[in-house]
Amino acid sequence: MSFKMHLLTGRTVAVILLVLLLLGVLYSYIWRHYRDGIFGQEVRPADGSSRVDFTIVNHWFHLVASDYLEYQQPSIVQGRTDVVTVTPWLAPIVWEGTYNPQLLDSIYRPQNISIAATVFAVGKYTKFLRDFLETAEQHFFVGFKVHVYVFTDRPKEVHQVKMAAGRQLTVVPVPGSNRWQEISARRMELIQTLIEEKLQNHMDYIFCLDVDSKFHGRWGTESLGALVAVIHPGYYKDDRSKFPYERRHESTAYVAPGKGDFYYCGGAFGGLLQEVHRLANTCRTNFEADAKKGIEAAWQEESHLNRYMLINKPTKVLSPEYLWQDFKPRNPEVRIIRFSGVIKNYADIRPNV
Ligand code: UD2
Repeated sequence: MSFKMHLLTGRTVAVILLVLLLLGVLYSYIWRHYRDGIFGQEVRPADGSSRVDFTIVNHWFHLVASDYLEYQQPSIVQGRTDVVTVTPWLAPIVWEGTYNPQLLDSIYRPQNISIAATVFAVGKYTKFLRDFLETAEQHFFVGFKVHVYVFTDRPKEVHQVKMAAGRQLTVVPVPGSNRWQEISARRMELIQTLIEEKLQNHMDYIFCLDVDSKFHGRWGTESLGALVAVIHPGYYKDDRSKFPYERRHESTAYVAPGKGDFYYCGGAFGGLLQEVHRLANTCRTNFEADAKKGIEAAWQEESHLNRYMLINKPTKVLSPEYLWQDFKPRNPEVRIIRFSGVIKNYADIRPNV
């Protein structure tokens, strides 16, 4: 074979290799986009401690309404003027009178969405379960697939509630504790583990709720969002300097004076699984980092949640209608109380003071 022929064969091989390489790059690019589009994106927790794959609910971004539903014409010049209904980062703030429940349900029902709810009843807090569970049946995502997870150290005390079709309850045994602060704070770790081990790719949304509470009104599809926070009823008219954030620099929950949007409740939050997983993982990691330094944030996981939400803005904010406190008289802008903390005697029910 002549030198020219060798050169030709060499070039041909190089061209073929180059084409194959390009095809490979093109294939992986197309596949990645196809997979993300159809199956959702991979999410890695911030600290890389555990890798979790989730299915992003793509249909959530595509709102299909029924052609047959008749409903009141919406307006952009008339509506509630006594409250603010959007955050400065353009997330809706949900108040009664700002949405149409029938329209929303008609959009979400065909999507066959499923909602997990977590509730902790450790020690004497089991006494709140009955009312919590019974009222949830009456008001919480009625007509939707709901799976309630009750975390308790006293499984025998879990009240049997008659649940509607498509709704179920699972009891998850957890150890007790002689410190209420630990019980409250440990919730983040247990929520993270529940999502990783039981929920991912089975449920779409999750809400994490305080047990010493009752539902009084609808809590439904209007509350759905990627990351959902509830404004604390005790501080929503206050200047942010009064918010009970963690103010010690040494804590990972630290919020500087002059910073803050709203003060959010530790007693109710939620969203898409991957968003709540990221929140729980971060709060738990930060809580543990603080513990190593001998610090416990002012309001345990609520402080860490507030720090998290200051940076990771919630995509939907629920007004204090979604977590009121029974000891507070209802303010006029709160037209309906949907979920409220009952009056309790801390000395009677907590394991420590
Ligand atoms: C606030 C928050 C709560 C949490 C706490 C700070 C609201 C309405 N509540 O409530 O979410 O952030 O401050 O730590 O935002 N629990 C038990 N057994 C116990 C103690 C607590 O099961 O012995 C669970 C239970 O689910 C309870 C939750 O932890 O609902 C929060 O504890 P809490 O209700 O005593 O806290 P509280 O009222 O100070």
